[in-house]
Amino acid sequence: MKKISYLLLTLTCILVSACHKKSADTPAASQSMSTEVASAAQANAPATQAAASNPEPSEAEQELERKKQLMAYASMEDQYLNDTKAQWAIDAKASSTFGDDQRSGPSSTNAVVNTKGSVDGKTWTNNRQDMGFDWLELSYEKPVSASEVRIIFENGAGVEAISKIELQSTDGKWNTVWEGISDQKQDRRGNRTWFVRSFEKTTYKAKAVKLTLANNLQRGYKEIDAVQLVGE
Ligand SMILES: [Ca+2]
Repeated sequence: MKKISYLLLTLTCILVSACHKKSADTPAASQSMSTEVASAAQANAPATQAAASNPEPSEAEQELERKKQLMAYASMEDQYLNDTKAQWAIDAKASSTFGDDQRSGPSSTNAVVNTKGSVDGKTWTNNRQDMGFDWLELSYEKPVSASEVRIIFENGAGVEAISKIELQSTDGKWNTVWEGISDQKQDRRGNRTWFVRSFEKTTYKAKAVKLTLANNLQRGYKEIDAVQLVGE
């Protein structure tokens, strides 16, 4: 009887020990699994956070963004239009005008005189879509030490074709203030695209501006509404 009790006790001890061992193993395994899950979650976290902070904009948000862009254009244009250092041309001539090759000549709709004065929706249109160069020359009432020229294109027609800007000093000499490949595209926020080039204030007084258009750089007719000379 005593022997049986001893055997039972021994068996119980073995079982308890086994159980204990198993229970000691379990947390480790589960901990290891939890670590894996945690690191997987961590790896996914940036994507989840990015998705949360950058969701697809709603229709209302898109509309608000569009209105902000239109407002920025309105402010930009208002600043240019009311610039007290800017002058509008008092006279203009061009290398070609749409309709030159027609018997009746160009219509007033495309005439170069349309570039005189402030922006008004009336434009000069050149006569060649993709061939050679055209130029537009504008004169101003008050000669100034110039620092900027602003050319207003109707719907961006020709803004990519501008290749040179020259200023004429009061002694009649022409000086190039900018020459190159235009990096500007049509400004889709408004009906007009302002091509603006700033440069170091001229030491001479400028009385006229000459723009050159490389017609092949933006195929199609070029339409300029007005040109500002900025300086003092
Ligand atoms: Ca005009």
